[in-house]
Amino acid sequence: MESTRAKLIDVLSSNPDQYISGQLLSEKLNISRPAVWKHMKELEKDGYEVEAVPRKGYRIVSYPDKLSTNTLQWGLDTDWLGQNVIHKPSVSSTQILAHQQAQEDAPHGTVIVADEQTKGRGRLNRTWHSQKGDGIWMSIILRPTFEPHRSPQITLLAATVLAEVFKRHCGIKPQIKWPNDLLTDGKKLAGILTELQAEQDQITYIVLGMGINVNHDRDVFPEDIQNQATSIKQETGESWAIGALIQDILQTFEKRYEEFIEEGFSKVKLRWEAFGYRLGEIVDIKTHQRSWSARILGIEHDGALKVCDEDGQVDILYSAEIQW
Ligand code: BT5
Repeated sequence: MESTRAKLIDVLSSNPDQYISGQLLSEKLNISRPAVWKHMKELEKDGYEVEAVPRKGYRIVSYPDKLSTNTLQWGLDTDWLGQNVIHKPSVSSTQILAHQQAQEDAPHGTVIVADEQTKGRGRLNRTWHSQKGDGIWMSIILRPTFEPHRSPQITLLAATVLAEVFKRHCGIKPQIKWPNDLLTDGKKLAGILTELQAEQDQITYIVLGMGINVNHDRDVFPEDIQNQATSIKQETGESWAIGALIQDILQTFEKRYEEFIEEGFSKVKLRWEAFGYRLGEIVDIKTHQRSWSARILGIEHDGALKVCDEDGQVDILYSAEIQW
């Protein structure tokens, strides 16, 4: 049933402006015409607007705002990213589900999306607040063949993709706080969490998590983060269709990821620098060993952070936090 329905949506959405006759659909899907009609009624129940014109056929006019595997794939223009989508109304964390799926051989490019996370997580097991229906809580399974030490570059790649999409799609220009935060006016709009499973010198898989505040009003955030969190709605004054935003992110990510695989990190570095937070400024930095003030010089050819302290001492950092 589900796969017939998915095929039906696929056929209708591959020619969005054309009517497809009931006869043709019944042949393509190998089901009777009454069964085609029944599927159309089911689609309407799920919020699809279907136009049926006698002697012409059927056409999907609009798809529901409600997220589902079908709506996320409807019109998605990618070759491999999101060809397998798992959507859940509520999960503990899309990262956890993604790890389970990856261990059960889910393919490269599998996307897990949830409307709500009850235990969304940030780095170092920090909590990630994931309000129902307001944001994008998504994990992508990647199975790259490059060496494990390059996996942090995926975080920077993802950050540049989000910055690019936020700018083009929503008209805001975010800044990327190394390594994984997207900020506007110093407030956090999105965070990225890259988790790696590797054996010896080989990556088994990467789970790339993205948490994006889309339609949050200020008072929706817990008090302790209200002053440091923002959303696309707060920055633009309008609400955004989450499905369309996810599709733009997936389409852009696929393109940029392929570029990265073919050409290496150099283009990501350039893009990163166009969005870098407080580049050239003096900030407070913290690592496991120490805290100090230093000027951000930029990132290295491999994505490491390059800073210079007041005595002229240059450090290349692979793990650090830039303080607010
Ligand atoms: C991150 O961690 O920024 C990575 C966040 C990744 C979340 C995604 S959602 C999909 C996938 N599934 C998951 O379970 N996780 C990923 P970090 O840099 O450690 O920042 C965490 C800190 O950001 C918290 O300690 C809070 O201070 C703050 N914070 C929590 N929720 C926030 C939110 N919704 N918006 C802005 N800041 C938030």
